[in-house]
Order: sequence, then structure tokens, then C-alpha cells
Amino acid sequence: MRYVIPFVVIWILLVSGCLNSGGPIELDGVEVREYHGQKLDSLEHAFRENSIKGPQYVEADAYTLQVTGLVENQKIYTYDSVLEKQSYEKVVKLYCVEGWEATILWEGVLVKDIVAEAVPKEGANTIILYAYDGYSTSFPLDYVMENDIIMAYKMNGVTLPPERGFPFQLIAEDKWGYKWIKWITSIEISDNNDYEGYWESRGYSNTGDLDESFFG
Ligand SMILES: Nc1nc2c(c(=O)[nH]1)N[C@H]1C(S)=C(S)[C@@H](COP(=O)(O)O)O[C@H]1N2
Ligand SMILES: [Mo]
Repeated sequence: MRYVIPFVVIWILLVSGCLNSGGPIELDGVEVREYHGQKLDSLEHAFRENSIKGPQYVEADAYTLQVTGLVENQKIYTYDSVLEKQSYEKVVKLYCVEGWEATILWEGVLVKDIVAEAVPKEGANTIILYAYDGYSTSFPLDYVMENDIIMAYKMNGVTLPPERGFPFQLIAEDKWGYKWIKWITSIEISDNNDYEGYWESRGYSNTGDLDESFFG
């Protein structure tokens, strides 16, 4: 009996150790092409490069994400500090006004988690996002606070390539592709609900709702 208890303890440690290390540790680089039975498009073939200044190459080490404007706490995040947050994943289809679309599994953080940490001040009603290439777009603040809108750092299980918006692209569900800002550098909380982003100031609908015409 003297030997039985230590034996059982060692046996439990061994078995639990095996269980913990049993699952595969996913390494970056292998694209997922199916998610819960749904076919996903490939990163290579689904996209057409039509960004206003071509692909942007952002260095992760030098990168910061600023949260500014009408907030109690201005915030500056590094790339790694964003990735430490709770992550979420969802399949969402991107529709470009040029007539192509892409079904992709997106993974990232919720915009509302980031905005909540900054604590919007009274009167704030708009969120404006700016990008490395000078691009910008905006939404009613309620759109990001009342929906689970993802700021993605992975697509189909791999880190966003530079061409697709590394480090972050907004997954603006139910909105046209021009609302899906890539290479996000800062987020401004504002009371200017007339703000117009890059394409919006060139005649595209400010709501950008998919169920409405995108022009005018
Ligand atoms: N910073 C930035 N984000 C951008 C754009 C851009 O030119 N610059 N183009 C938008 C448009 S019009 C579309 S359709 C989507 C397309 O994403 P993709 O270039 O990864 O295909 O990105 C959007 N985000
Ligand atoms: Mo687009």
C-alpha cells in the first residue's frame, strides 16, 4: 500500500501531462480552406490589388496603434499588446464595389474591446479609422459597439500578408469593401458624424451598407 499512492500520483501526472501536450500546436503558414464545412477562398486567388497607393509594408516592431479623440484614456498599443487580447474568429464575405468577393475566415480582436478601454466621452458618436497609406473611413460609434466587429490579424489561419493589410484590417461586416480599411494605424473617437473617408469623400455612400447602392 505504501507504494500504491506515489504510483497513482505519478500515473495521474503522466496522464494529465500527456493530455495537455496531446493537441497539435498550430504553426503559422498553412492556410485553412474549409471551416465547419464552409469552403473558404484562397488568399492567393480571391483578391485584386486595387489599394490607393498599392501594398504597404508595415514593420511589426516599430508599429503602434493609437486610440485618440473624445476618450477618457488615450491609448497606444504595440502589435504584440493587441494580440494579447481575447481573440475571435468568424467567416465573413468581403464584397468590393468592383464586382468581386472573397469568403475568408477572419481572426482578430473586437473593436468594441479596444474602444471600451479608451472610454468614449459624452457626445462621442463616430469612429474614424486611419491607415498607413493615408486612407481613412468612419462609422457610427454604435456600429462597432453594438456588433461584434473584428479588427483582424489573421485570415484563413495565417497572419495577414502585407498586401492584405498587415498588421490589421477591419472586418466591416454588412458594409462594402471600401469600409474594410487595411494597415490601420489609428482610431479616433469623434463627435463629427459628417466625417467622410477616402472613397466616401469621392461620392461613395457614407453608410457603405451592402443592402444599399454604394454610390450617392
Ligand atoms: N488602407 C487601405 N485600406 C483599404 C483600401 C485602400 O486602398 N487602402 N481599399 C479598400 C477596398 S476598396 C477594398 S475592396 C478592400 C479590399 O481588400 P484587399 O485589398 O485585401 O482585397 O480593402 C479596402 N481597404
Ligand atoms: Mo473595393
